Amino acid sequence: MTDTVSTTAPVYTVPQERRIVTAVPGPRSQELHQRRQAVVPVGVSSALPVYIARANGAILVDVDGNQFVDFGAGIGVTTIGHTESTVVAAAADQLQDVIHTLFTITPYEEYVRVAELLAEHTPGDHAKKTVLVNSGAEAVENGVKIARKHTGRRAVAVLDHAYHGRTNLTMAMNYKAMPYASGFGPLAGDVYHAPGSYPYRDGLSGEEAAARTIGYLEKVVGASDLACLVVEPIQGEGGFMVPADGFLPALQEWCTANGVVFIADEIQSGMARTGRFYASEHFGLVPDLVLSAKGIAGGLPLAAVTGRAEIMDSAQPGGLGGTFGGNPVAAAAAIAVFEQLEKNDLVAEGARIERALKPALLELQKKYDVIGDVRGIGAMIAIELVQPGTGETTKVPNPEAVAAIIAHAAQNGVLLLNAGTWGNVLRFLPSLAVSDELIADAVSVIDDALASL
Ligand code: PLZ
Repeated sequence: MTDTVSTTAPVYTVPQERRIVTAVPGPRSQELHQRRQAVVPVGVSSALPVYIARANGAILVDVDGNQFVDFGAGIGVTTIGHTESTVVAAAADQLQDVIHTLFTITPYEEYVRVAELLAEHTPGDHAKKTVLVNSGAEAVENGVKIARKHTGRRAVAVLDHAYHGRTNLTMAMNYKAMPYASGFGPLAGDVYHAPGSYPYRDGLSGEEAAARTIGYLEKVVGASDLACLVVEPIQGEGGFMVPADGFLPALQEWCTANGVVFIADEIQSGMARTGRFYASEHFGLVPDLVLSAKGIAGGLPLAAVTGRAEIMDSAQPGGLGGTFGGNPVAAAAAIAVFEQLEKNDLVAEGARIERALKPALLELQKKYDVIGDVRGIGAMIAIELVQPGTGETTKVPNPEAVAAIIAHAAQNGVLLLNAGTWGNVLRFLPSLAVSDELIADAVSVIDDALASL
């Protein structure tokens, strides 16, 4: 028995249970939704228009008093739980001391500490440096800037089914035009989409898939013009595909041999999401640059590019920055997140969640032939739904079934998100605070939804 497990069992301010007391959405949510229609553009949509008043641990409470078990965590952001008490305390303290100076005018310790923690926790024991920014997309932008400066090359490569953000450059790096880029062009040039590894659909070994990717890069781009290859070790929006064994290491090896900066976009897969600090560790990767965001600050906006010191230092003084990047309050929250992850061995919770969730989903797969694939690692698990009878053959995507399950779950107090190029993937990315009981409870709701399809 180690003292790390039991010393700080979390105390929740909201009972960790689902509870539906009105129609979903309830009257207050409907009222707020009316107000919103007048002042928020339709381009900003909401997956579930229930308006949230409180959140704690793995539970969201809406303005009508309904409680939802949150299997989205704000798309993988509140990884250590909603309103985690040490994060709240650290941010509150920091609000009293200093809220903003701008690190590029007068610096402060919290920024430096986050950079130290990232140097320690990202893969590899080489010298590392970090620039802090505000969002995942901004981290991707900066990673590309730095890689271009370091290599003196222009081209950027990504993989099919990738998602990297909503800014002009990152729009061009996404696989799906709709809804992310449609009509928003002209898009940035010199971005190349190479085939990736999608074992359920391509049936390729890691070696075969890597040969195909590398062949594409050599023929279509040419290594000598390629600044960087940006990969999500486990694709997020694309549908939680775990690449075939050996695929990613072969890409990294090729990048190293050809002077191409290998960038791991760990914005969704990092920060203890998969039972390791970074998903790269599952594949033995030591990326040149690692991008962090989402879970890093417990819900406050913060993102980072961490990389080999000599690559990071290729940007000229004054070449990197931004008004809010590495904000003291967000940085203080991030320090608390790292402390929590280390102190209570929260990183191991990802494996617990996988053990509770994956076998239950595999059982459902035996019962329902619309479940074509069950995949993922840690607290990043998904099922891919196909049209009945096509699971062994054409695997025709079934986004209607995903939408029906999500709707049924919402009515019953379980918040689920879709994913996937065809919208036919149901993803589970709960906070690490979700209990085995809540997982079993949610699975029973999904079972009911599948039965009534
Ligand atoms: N890279 C791998 O998952 C964000 C998008 C939410 P930002 N994914 C959620 C939405 O609808 O906008 C993401 C990601 C990966 C980059 C990003 C971008 O991160 O913080 O949303 O800019």
